[in-house]
Amino acid sequence: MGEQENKRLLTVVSGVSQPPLINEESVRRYKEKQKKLPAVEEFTEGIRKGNRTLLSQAITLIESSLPAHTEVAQQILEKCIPYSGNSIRIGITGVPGVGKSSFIETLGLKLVRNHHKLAVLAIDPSSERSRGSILGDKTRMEELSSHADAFIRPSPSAGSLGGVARKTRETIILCEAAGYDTLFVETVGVGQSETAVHSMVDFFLLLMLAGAGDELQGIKRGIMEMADAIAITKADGENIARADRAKAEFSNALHLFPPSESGWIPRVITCSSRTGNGINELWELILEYMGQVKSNGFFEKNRRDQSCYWMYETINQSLRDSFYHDRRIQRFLQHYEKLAIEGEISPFAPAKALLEKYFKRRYIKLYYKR
Ligand SMILES: Nc1nc2c(ncn2[C@@H]2O[C@H](COP(=O)(O)OP(=O)(O)OP(=O)(O)O)[C@@H](O)[C@H]2O)c(=O)[nH]1
Ligand SMILES: [Mg+2]
Repeated sequence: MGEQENKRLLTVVSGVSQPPLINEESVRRYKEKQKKLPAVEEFTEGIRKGNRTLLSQAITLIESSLPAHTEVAQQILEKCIPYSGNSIRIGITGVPGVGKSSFIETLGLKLVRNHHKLAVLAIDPSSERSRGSILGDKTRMEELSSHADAFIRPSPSAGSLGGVARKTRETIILCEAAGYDTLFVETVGVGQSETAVHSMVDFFLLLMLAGAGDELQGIKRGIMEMADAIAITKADGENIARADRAKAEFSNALHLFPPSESGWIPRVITCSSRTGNGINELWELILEYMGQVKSNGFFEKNRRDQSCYWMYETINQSLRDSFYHDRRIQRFLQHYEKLAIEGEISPFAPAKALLEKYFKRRYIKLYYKR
């Protein structure tokens, strides 16, 4: 029997059903993947109704660097802005291991049990923290992360601090439109991302360990100055006395800072995520702060200033990106860098020359467009 006949025997036996040539399940999945993004209205309505899948998808669009995604993300944002703003935005910072995740789990659970809707966002532009430790975070926030009224979103993946922070700032708007009334923005306190977090929150909380000098904790003076409250963590068991001593020390240190524009006098408390001690007190303190700044007008002013800050930040970033991504500039950059390094001319000259090249080109483009 020839090969040809063999084939025929295998495939054309009447009465025997043949398997489909293509796996239909894969076709379905492929088509699903190729499906277009939901329409902007669908996103907005879904987010407004608290649909977590659409909220997550929209955040992914914000985080994406594809121009098509950015475009849709901006449209969703515009539509969500009228429904945003109604939340308490709290920044939480502290060195690695100070107990941020445990604190967020304890305070967060208290809040969701009291019918708050809580979103936890993070800013961590360092590439060192891999997905692995984010998973670690989820286990440290196990109960909270599975609660229906808590939404936990890890930091946008590594990029420039400004870029990562801007994405988080935009995510805040989506979360508020989705009805989250309390927002935590967590960042690892190593001295860079705090300013970015500070410029998107209403209340800034610094977590500190007892018994380690502040040099040891790597906390810069400027960060202490930004804090509306300092919480000494792990105040339980044998640590209580030490935490009380630290509280006294930090309270004294805070007195040395000039009064802040909000009129609020920062306070130090001790707390334990393990025993829950001090957690209620801290929440009361945050509410007291909110009451004060809302009645003296600082709350509104601060949010307006922050919007302005982000406008300029966006301009600065876009200019920088546009400059460094310009093909012509890229071609010249190395050569000019060498000139600057060799020191035969002042570093300002190549900088000026490059900028002139860049802006002249822009100008000509604009001119011809008219
Ligand atoms: N005794 C005691 N230990 C605590 C408390 N809170 C956290 N810890 C422990 O401190 C360690 C670090 O806690 P995390 O909550 O992971 O700290 P973190 O600041 O989120 O750390 P990073 O995510 O690495 O920046 C863990 O082993 C916790 O079990 C507390 O209130 N009391
Ligand atoms: Mg953590």
